[in-house]
Amino acid sequence: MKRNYPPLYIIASVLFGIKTYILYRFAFNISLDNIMQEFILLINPFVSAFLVFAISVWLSSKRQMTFIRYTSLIGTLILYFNLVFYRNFADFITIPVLFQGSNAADLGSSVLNLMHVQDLLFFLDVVLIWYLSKRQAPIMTVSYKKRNRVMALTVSLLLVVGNFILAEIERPQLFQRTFDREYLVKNIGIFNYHIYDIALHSKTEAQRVFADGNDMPEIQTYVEENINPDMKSELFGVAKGKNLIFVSMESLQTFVINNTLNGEEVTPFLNDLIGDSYYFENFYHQTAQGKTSDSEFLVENSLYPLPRGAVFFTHGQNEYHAMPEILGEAGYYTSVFHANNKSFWNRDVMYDNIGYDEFYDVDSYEVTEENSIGWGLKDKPFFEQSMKYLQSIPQPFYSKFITLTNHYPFDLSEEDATIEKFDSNSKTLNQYFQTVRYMDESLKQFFDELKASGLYDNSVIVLMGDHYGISDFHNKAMGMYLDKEITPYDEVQLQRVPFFIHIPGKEGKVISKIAGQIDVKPTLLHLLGVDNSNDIGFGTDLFADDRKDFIALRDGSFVSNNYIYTEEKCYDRNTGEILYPMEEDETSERESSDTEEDNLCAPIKEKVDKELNYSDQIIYGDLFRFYNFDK
Ligand code: GP9
Ligand code: MN
Repeated sequence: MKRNYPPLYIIASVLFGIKTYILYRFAFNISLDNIMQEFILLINPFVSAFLVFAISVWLSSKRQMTFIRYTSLIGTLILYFNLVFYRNFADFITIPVLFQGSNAADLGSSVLNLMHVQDLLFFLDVVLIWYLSKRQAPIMTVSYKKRNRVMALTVSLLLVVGNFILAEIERPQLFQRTFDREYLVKNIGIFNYHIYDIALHSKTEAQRVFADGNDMPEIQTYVEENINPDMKSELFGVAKGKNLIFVSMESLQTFVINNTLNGEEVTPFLNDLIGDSYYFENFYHQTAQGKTSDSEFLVENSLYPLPRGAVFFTHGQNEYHAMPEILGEAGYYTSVFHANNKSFWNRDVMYDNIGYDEFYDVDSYEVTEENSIGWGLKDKPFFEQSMKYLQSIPQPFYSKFITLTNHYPFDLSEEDATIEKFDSNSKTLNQYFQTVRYMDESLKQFFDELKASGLYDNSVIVLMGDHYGISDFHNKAMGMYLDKEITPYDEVQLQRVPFFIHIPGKEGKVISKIAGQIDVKPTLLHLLGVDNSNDIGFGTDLFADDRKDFIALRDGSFVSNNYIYTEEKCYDRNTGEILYPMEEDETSERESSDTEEDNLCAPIKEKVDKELNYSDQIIYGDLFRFYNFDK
């Protein structure tokens, strides 16, 4: 019988390629700057699909069908997991994050929100392939001649090599500089990206095994010369012996502070609080994929979280010298209040490791259907129920509260909403204002409870936004709210989160200098009068006069006094104007193309990379094993 249609592996490759391409173009927010990028993005889905499906030609007739069937199913599931993940994080899965199975299980309401009925269409080709490979197996199965097998293999390898060469031309050093997952995915495809990611992760594991203390002196010298942990301010010790209450405000960004919606203040309580706190208006979060846990990591250690994965998970067993341990030694009782499962973000392991005395997790709270929404216990009952514990623990204490209601997808019931929704194409942003307002009210209530309990006058109260709540995915809606087009410069500025330090008896002050989560640890320790001059960390006391001149964001972007650098462009921090590279027509006017020397951001960028790298080295190598903090 003569076949007059292509072999099944080709049909499967083409269908799978088309599907992947549709996903790239319409689900992932992949930016394409030129024809070459568009071309690479178009071919790579077919290249990877062909590479895998073509393996089938080497299999016996019977196995061929099974192989193609399962490849199509598993490949589709991998794509689909990425899609669901992307809808939440606007990022691609990495292996360390994937292994956070307990997190995935806990995502609960979010996951349901991230899956849509139409997604079933995504599995259409799988159904077709199953049908053809099962019902039509006799006519689909081919016993290939050796010549054809070798041909299929050669073609698939040539395609891969061709793809990689194009990618290398488009993005030199793509593999060395893995600063951006999106670049990898758009250049080599999502499957090759996953293989690459697995290889990288194995390397990370190996790094720890082979690390020794030899790298520590260089890092120590860098810290002494550039960070100067000794540098203290006149506020050193002003809050000696006081309790420290730290509130991590879920997904709260600075753009809502002192801002309105339909003429109404979004955060009336926090706006008032500025009046009697130190309020840092240019304070940036520096988190990456580990979200809340990354912000905790920054605060406790003054080290950067990792560029990929959540350091709480991947390196939760490392040796650290964190705030709970240091304050514990200074006589503080240390605890965390957070009404979520203790294993989320591996917190139980990490908290124990960094020296917390007690973790009041979900089991410490009475959680009912009525007092929960979205991720769990609502913030108001959370604070209310926490009070009895807070009043019973020994003083002085360091207590961290992590709120939850203002979390994606920002759901809130009618009766809890006290401000209208925003009206835009983004349901996420529309709802955000309501949960932000709810959190603001819960904080007011908490302050009132602290006053009533008598703890207020004896405590430093610190409030910090943990990370962004509204990702770039919602730029259009954000642009509507802020009444401007969101550029990469604005994207960086939107990474500002509120940071308040309330010290009893101290007057308020708005502080404009650039600051970040990396600075929290030395700043708070100094206020409490705890000496940390032997510490190794990358932040400075925010009240000291002098500080290094940049705030590094975890993706390698940075903010300095004069510049903002992101996506390989250097902007004027005050005006948002691009300083480097110049627009083509401007350079031709000057009749010279701009050179690296014109890039005013370059020298700072070098320092940023160096510092991020030192921090990563400490974590990957678990280098504090070799450092004595007590000397
Ligand atoms: C989970 C809460 C939220 O316990 O901290 O986590 P996030 O998704 O923001 O990292
Ligand atoms: Mn968070």
